This record gives sequence, structure tokens and C-alpha cells, in this order.
Amino acid sequence: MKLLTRFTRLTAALLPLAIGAGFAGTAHAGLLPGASYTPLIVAGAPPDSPGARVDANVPTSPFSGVVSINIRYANGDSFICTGTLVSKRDVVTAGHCVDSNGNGQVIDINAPGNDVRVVFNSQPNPGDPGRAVITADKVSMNPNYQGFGNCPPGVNSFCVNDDVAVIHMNTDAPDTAKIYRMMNPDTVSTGTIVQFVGYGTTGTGPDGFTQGPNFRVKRLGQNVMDLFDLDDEQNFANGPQEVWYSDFDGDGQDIFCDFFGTCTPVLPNGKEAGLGGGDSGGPSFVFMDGEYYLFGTNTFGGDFTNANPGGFGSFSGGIILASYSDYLEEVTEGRIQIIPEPGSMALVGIAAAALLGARRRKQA
Ligand SMILES: [Ca+2]
Ligand SMILES: [Ca+2]
Ligand SMILES: [Ca+2]
Ligand SMILES: [Ca+2]
Repeated sequence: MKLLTRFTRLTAALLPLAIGAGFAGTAHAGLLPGASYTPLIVAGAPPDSPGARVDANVPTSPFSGVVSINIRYANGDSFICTGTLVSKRDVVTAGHCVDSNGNGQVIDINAPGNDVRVVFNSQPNPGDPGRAVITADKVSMNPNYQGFGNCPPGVNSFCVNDDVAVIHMNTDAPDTAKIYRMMNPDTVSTGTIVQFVGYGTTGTGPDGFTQGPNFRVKRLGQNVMDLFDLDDEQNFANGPQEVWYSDFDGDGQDIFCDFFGTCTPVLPNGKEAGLGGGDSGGPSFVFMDGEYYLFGTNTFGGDFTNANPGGFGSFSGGIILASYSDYLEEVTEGRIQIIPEPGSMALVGIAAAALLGARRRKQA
């Protein structure tokens, strides 16, 4: 993955300082300086293994609409990311996947030799329509994204916020690929369980990263959202929840519990996972009432020491998409389906009924 090669690992020296300073509750990236920032899916301890986390490339998979993405430049550079199908033509991914210069300049797909291609894996056999590779005819990056780690002027931190992009394809997605609806809750709670899907680097909790990414092999994992960052354009003090963080628990390590007092459930071995290079832009789904809703994208990973990159004790995270729903609506020209959280939908229904009741009483 792009970030593996482009970003050097930072030290963890600041972390105890931040804790000593009374830091709690939120985590902004400047205070989590552990990272190689490489999204991947890492499997847990044996008997769990990278192989056990592979999702079949079949139309009946609930993840048939999770795609890999190949970003190519005229100079020969080629990158892999993950994305989520949200309409027949639109794929949501990470801004840094299509950032040509590290400062938020979107790839020029009209320049000779450059392209962005979406790789479908909703059918298993070579030549199947569900394995189409479709070229982008438009790529959009969120305007507040200024490159990985880069903050707005005057904000002295390490900002992973706003890392959202949308790829528009020049033909329709294969029919066998699922299109996901996005959930738009008012707020996201610590403890929200998310389902990761990605084509990235994999490995195990004890060993960290062991195998590189693959455009045709998608893996699954889960974790729990622990911490959130507010808007970097408002110095993390206000605005919507833009960034989420999860720790990779196992072997007795629970870093966000130890460091921040945020002690969410450790998921069973075989479920709990981290992210790796190539998972960037892939979905964090929330499963509710039988449906996987697109909830977040996965954009970074990190750790506090260099001992075991991607293993237990590392962390990962990404973008809370609800905070970008206006942008996503606009750039997909309304093709993305964004729905309120089912819980609040029910509330809306009750409120409407109450209103109706009140009106009737008035008339009577
Ligand atoms: Ca920003
Ligand atoms: Ca922002
Ligand atoms: Ca965890
Ligand atoms: Ca934990």
C-alpha cells in the first residue's frame, strides 16, 4: 500500500506526555504518533489465520460490492486500495488513494499514462462479468483533504481527517455486485461494532504483517470503535466526528484501555482485526436489521512501537462518513442512498404519528 512506502514510522514518545497532560476521551492524531499509517486486515492468533478471513468472490456474499482499486501513474507507480459500491457508477474510497502529490492534489486521469480502475470480485471465475475491471471517468477528492497527515493552516497536529474520495466509473457495475446504503446517525458511540472488508496486507496478531495485498483476495474482520476526533478545520474542538480509532486487542494487550481508559469489549479471536496497507478506502459496515450499512471508511493504521507492526497492540481507524454526507450527496449527484439511523427513523415515525394525533385533536 502507498502509505507503507511513503510514510516513515513515528515514535511514541509523545504519548505518555499526552496522558500526563490529562488527555482523555478523544484522540487526535497528533497525540497518537505511533503510526506507519497502513490500513490492512490482520487476522488474530492461531487457529485463526489470514486464510480463514478470506471472503469468497461470489454474488451471494454480503460483500460482493466491495472492490479493489488500482491507481496508476505514467511514471510506473501503481497502488492498491479498497472501495465500496454506493450506486451503479460510484465507489467511495479514501482521498489519499487518489492523492498524486501527498498534498491533496487529485490524480489527473486525463494525463497520458494515468488511470484509476475499479476491480470487481462478485464472481469467481476468470472472464465472469462479475470480475470486470472498470476505468474511472471522474475522480473527486474532499476539498478539506490536504494530504495525509496535513492540517489546515494554524493547526499544529497530525491530521488524518477528511480523507474521502469518490470514483465515478465509465460504465455500470456488474449486476452481481451489491450496492450499499450509507447510514447517517446523529452521533456515533464508543462501542459501535464495525465489520471491516479489505484487499490489503494481512498477517496475524502475534506476528503482525505477513502477506501483501491482492486485487482478487478480500478479507474480513471486525473491531469496536473506541475514540473519535472532531473537525481539524475547527482545531478538533468542535464540529462533527470525522475520524474514528480502534485498537487491536489480543494476547492481553488492550492499548486504548491502558492509555485512555476506553475499555470496549475485546471481540473473539477470529473476529477482532486490525487494518493493513491496501485496505485504505475500504468499508467499515454496521450490521443492522439484516443489512450491512456503509458507516465508515478505513484509512490508517499505526502502532506505538516498532516491535510488531500490525500486530496486537496496534491501532487503526478511518473516516466517519456521516460527517461527509453533504459532500457525498453532491458528488454522486444524489445517487448515493443515505438513510438516518434506523433507531432515529423509528423516532421520526412516532413523532409524525403524534403530530397527526395532535392535528386530529385540534380539528375535533
Ligand atoms: Ca482537513
Ligand atoms: Ca475536517
Ligand atoms: Ca479493539
Ligand atoms: Ca481495546
